[in-house]
Amino acid sequence: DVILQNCGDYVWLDLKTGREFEVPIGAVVKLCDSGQIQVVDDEGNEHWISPQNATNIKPMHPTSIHGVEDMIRLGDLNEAGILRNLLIRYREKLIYTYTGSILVAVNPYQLLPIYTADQIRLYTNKKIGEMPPHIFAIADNCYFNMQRNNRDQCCIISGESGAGKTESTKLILQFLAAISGQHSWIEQQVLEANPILEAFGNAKTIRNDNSSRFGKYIDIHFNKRGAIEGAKIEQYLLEKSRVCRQAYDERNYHIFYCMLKGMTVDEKKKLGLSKATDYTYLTIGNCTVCDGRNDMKEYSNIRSAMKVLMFTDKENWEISKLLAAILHMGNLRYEARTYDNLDACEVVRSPHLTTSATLLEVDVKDLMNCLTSRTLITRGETVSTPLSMEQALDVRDAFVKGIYGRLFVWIVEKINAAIFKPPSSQPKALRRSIGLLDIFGFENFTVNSFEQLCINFANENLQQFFVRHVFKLEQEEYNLENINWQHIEFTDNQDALDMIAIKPMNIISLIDEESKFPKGTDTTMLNKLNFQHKLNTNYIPPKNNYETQFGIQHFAGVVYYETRGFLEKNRDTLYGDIIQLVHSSKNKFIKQIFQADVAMGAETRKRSPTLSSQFKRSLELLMRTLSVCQPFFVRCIKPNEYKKPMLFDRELCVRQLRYSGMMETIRIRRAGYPIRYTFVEFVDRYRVLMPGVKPAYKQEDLRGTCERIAEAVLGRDDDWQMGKTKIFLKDHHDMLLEIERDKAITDKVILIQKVVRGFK
Ligand code: AOV
Ligand code: MG
Repeated sequence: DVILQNCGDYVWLDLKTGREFEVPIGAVVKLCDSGQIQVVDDEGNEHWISPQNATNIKPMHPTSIHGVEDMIRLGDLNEAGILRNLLIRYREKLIYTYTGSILVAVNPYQLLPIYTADQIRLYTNKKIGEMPPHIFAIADNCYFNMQRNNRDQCCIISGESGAGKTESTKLILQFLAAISGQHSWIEQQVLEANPILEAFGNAKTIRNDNSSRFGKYIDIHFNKRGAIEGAKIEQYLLEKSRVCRQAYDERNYHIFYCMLKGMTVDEKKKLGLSKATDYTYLTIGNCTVCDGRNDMKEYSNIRSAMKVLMFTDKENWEISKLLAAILHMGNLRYEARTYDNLDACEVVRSPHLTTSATLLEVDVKDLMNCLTSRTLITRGETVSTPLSMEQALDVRDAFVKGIYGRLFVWIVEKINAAIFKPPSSQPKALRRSIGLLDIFGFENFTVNSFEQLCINFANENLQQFFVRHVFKLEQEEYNLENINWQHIEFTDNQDALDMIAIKPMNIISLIDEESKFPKGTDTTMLNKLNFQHKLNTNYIPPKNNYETQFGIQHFAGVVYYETRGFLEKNRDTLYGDIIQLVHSSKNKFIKQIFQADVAMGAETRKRSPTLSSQFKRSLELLMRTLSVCQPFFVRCIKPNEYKKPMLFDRELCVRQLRYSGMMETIRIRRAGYPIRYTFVEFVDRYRVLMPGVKPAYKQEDLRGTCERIAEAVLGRDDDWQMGKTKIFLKDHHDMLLEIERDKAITDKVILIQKVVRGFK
C-alpha cells in the first residue's frame, strides 16, 4: 500500500540492508515528483523512492520528530524511535533522557556547561520531570527519597567501557556534597578520594583514556539532618596484570607516568628514576603519553589529595619507593644458563638490581636467589631448584603484581580510615546512606583473559539486578496485588549467570577446582569446561583440539576467552621464597602490606581462596547490599569508538540499547506503576491535600480514604490503580502529588504565621 507523502513530512526509511544492528532511519521528504519521492535521511544522505518501493517508508509519529524528554512518551515505540530520540537530542547537546525514572546518558566527549553551581541549585529539591533530564536530578531524587522514605538508596551506573560511568559517579558525588551543604572537611575528603583511586586504579586503554581497572562502591553516609558525615569505599578486583603488561596502545596505571613527570629532580635521583620511556613495564603498549592528560599537573593533584586524606609525607615516600622498585625490577635482564642439564638463569648485575634491593631494603643476593630459584621441601629436606628463564620472569612479575595489588588495597584502607566514621558515633537507626556503584564496564577485546571474564561476570550480575528489579519483581508485585496487568516479555540473563557462577559445575567453580588441583593446567581446565557445558546455548566450545579459547554468550554479546594463563592468574599465589624475602626486609612498609601473607604460613597460603572465589563472594555481598536499598539506574551509552564529540555511531548505539534491554524497559515503564505506597503511607503523606482527613491510625476504611484522596487529586479516570495493600501510581502522579503537597504545606505555614502574627 502506497502512502502519499508531502514535502516536509517526516518518515521512517527502512534501508533493509539486513545488518544486525541496523534499524530504520528518520528522513524528511524533500520532493514529490511524478510519482517519485526524494527524501534526506538523518545522516544527510539523499534517497529516491519510487512508488513501488514505498513500503520502505512509514510516516513518523509527531513525538519522534522533535524528540521527547521521557521515552515512555514515544509514539513510535521501537528501536528506531529510541535511537532517533537519543540522536536528535545528542545533536543539540542534550545528552540526558529519561525512561521513567531511569536515566539514559550519552557520553558527549566534551565539557558541557551543565554542571555549574547554578545548575546544582536549579536541580535541588525538584521532582523528576519538573526539570529537563539530568544526572543531578537523579542525585537529588536519591537524596530526597532517602529522607522521605527513610531508606538507604543506591545508584547503579552501568554501560560499556568508556560510556561514562565514572564521570557520572563523580557528578552525583559532587551534587550530593553540594546539597548536603556544609563545605565541611569530611565532604572535601570524600571528594578527594577519587583522584587518588583513579591514579592507582585507572589507566589508558584503547576503549577509554581513563578506564577504571577496578570496581568500586562508594557508600555515602548522612546524619539525620541530611549532612554528609562519612563514607566507605569498597573496591573490587584490581587488574594486576596491567602492572607488568599492557596491550598495544595502552598504558600502565596513571600513577607511574604522573610520578615520573611530577617528582622533583632530587626525589627522582634518590629513587634512581629517569623517564617513562626507559622502563619496560611502561612501554610494552608502546604508549607513554595520553593526549588530553597532563601527567605533571595530575601528580600535584594526587599529592594534594593525599594530604587531604591524611597520607603522611613518610607514607607518600614509602609508596614512591615501592613504585620505583617495581619499575627497576621490570628492567632486570636475565641470562639463560644450564646447571646439571637443568634450565636455569641468572639475573644480570645492573644498577636496576641494586636499586631494587636498596628500595625494598633486602639483601641483593637474597633478591637474586629469590628471582632465580625456588625452595622445595621434600621429605623434610630443603632443596633449592633453579628456575628456567621463563619461570623466573613469571616469579618476578608475580612479585611485582603482589606488591602493587597489596599497595592498592592498603591505599583504599588508608582512605577509609580517614572518611569512615564508625556508627558508634551515631546510632545506626539515624544514619542513612546513598551508595554509588561504578564498576569496570563490559569488555570485549581481540584477546580476552581471566580479567575480562571477571569483569563481564560482574556486569552480568548487574544486568540481572536490573532485570530482577525492573521486570521480575515488578510484575510479581502486580500479580500479588491483583493489579490489572498484561505481562511484558523481557530477555533474562539468568541462564548465562547460572552457567557462569550459580548452578553446580558452573564455569567459575570448574576453573577454581582446576586451580586447586596440583596437576591442573589450562588445557585440562578447558577440557572440563567443554565436557560440562558444550550443550549449553550460552557456551561456545573451541572449534578444534588446538584452539585454546572458549566463548560465552553474554547479555552484551559473545566474548571469546583465551585460557592460557587462566589458572595462574586465578591461583594468584606467591612462592614462599618471596614471602620469606619480604619477611627479611628492613622496609617496614612492604612488611606491613604483606602482613597477612607473612602471618599465614606456607600451608594456609596454599589453601587461601582463589581470586575468582574471592571476587564471587564480594559480588554476592554487594548484591545483598544493593537489594536492601531503593535503586536508581543510570544507563550510560558510548556514542562512538573514537572518543570524539558529536559523532553518533548508529549501529554501536543500537547494540548497546538492545543488549541493555532498553526497549522492554520503556515498554514496562510505560505500562507500569513505578510509584507505590501502602495505604497508611499514602494517607499520612497526602492527607494535607484533603481538609479534614484524619491520620492513618485513626482511619477505619484506609483503602477508601486512600482512594478518595487519589481521586480528588489525580482524577478518577487517570491511570492509577488500587491494589490489595498498596496504591499504584505513575511517575507523573508522584510529581503532581508532591507539588500539591508542597503547596498545601506552604499554605499551612503561611496560615500559621498569619495566625501567630495576629496574636502578637
Ligand atoms: P567508564 O567509567 O564508563 O568506562 P568514563 O566515565 O571514564 O567511562 O568516561 C570516559 C571518558 O568520557 C571520560 O574520561 C570523559 O572524557 C568522557 N566523558 C564521560 N562522561 C562525560 C560527561 N558527562 N561530560 C564530558 N565528558 C564525559 V570503564 O571505567 O573503561 O568501564 O572500565
Ligand atoms: Mg570507569
